[in-house]
Amino acid sequence: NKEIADVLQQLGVKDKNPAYSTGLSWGGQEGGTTRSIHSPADGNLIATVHMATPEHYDKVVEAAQEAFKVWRKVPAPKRGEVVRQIGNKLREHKEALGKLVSYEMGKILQEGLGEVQEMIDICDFAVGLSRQLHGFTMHSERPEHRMYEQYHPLGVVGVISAFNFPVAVWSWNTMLAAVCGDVVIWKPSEKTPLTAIACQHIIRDALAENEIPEGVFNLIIGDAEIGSLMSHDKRVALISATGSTRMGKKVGEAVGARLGKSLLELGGNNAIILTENADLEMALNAIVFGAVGTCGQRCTSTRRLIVHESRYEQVKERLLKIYPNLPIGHPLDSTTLVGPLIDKDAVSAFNNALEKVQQEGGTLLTGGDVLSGEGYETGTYVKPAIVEAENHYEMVQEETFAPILYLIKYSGEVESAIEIQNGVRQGLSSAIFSTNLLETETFLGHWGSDCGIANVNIGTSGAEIGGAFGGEKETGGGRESGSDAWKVYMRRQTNTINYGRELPLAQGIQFKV
Ligand code: UN1
Repeated sequence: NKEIADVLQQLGVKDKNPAYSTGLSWGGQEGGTTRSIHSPADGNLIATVHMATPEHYDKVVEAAQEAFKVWRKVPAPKRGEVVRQIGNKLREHKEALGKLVSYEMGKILQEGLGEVQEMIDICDFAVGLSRQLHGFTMHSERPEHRMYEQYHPLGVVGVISAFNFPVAVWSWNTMLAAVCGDVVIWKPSEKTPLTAIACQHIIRDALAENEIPEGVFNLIIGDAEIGSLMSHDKRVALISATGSTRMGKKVGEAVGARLGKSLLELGGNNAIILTENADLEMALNAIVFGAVGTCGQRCTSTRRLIVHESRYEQVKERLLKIYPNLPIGHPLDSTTLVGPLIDKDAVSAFNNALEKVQQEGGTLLTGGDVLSGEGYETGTYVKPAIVEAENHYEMVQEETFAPILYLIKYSGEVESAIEIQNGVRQGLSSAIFSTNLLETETFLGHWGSDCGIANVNIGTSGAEIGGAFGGEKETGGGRESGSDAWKVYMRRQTNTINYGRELPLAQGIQFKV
């Protein structure tokens, strides 16, 4: 495929992806095993990568530690300047990188481009932030004393990212960590290493142009063993991990046992509440984008639709007209709205969930087939499904990373819908469609949605980078991206300075030797 060959060439991704000549800041040199990366879109081999061994990992950590000694001394606004240049390079390569994201991961090109835009946006955000790493000053209770706080870099930060947002989530973490003065070791999903390699090339150029060691941004391509090494490694001050709750528990336990810091962004089980007072036309697009966008593989995907009984039949009828006509196909085809699932395991999870939920009493209303025939030879294309279900079903309580929308009916006031919405173990994103202020404010009140993200007349997915991103309960409690999420990448220090000639003690304590 000429188009993809051009993209790989532009982004410097080669077959076998050999180590850089420095051989330090790059996991996956010769000597380890290899992994072949096939596109979920057409099954073609894109490239083969070398997987890192524990020895490679050690070298990467050492390179990162060395680079930290240099990077922490670069003033924060100057670190921001390097990030600004990275953002500009991402602008230059937006089209190519967006295509590679789409081809390697399977999301449609619009979403691939959107993902690169998120990277550019966080770079801009981080540049501004590099002059705003503010701490407070406080008034001391002691005379001729001054108190203030400073934020200092943490050191080495580990970023473990997932296949579904192969580059954006890494960039949220890394660009903030970089302006904070940290150095980053990135372990991308082993399912999507090529977009990571492309990013490393882009960054490497920016660093070289500024005579900054490459060890500021490190890449290690490896499996769960490398992830486990990172989590247990005292040299890694913070682990930011995105993925399943199962993975997050392991990481959280390992990091917690050594009293390290962790930032966990795990599974969601996101719902849209559609009340009697919803604008249905507006809601429909949000529901479908949320449920089938990225083929249901976003942490923020809409998994449950909780509809007031008075609107239930109408909503069901409208969705059943839309779903069978959704264009499913190659993600780079501009008419496609639904691309493939990442791999056959994901297809099995989709099938299993549908089977189990029907055993529990759910009714499959549409979809659920695995497509075959021309254009669908990979066996990774599925028809998005809608299932009438009840919230307590075991499968409804689970996050299945696939396009299954559970339709749930509620009666009575909005409080009943909120109770259903909150009645799951996860707490990432939530939304309400209503034009009634009393309902929407109830949803946003402290007795309302228990999620990290709560939207009004907007779907559950597609958050902007400016807000803090993350969720509660089994979602892990971490916050990354905008707002003051940067603080987790720094250590806070309180300073009290005495500029007098006496030594009064706080709390009025008298103590004289
Ligand atoms: C994720 O699925 O891990 O809010 C991230 C969204 C995107 C990010 C999703 N901006 O849907």
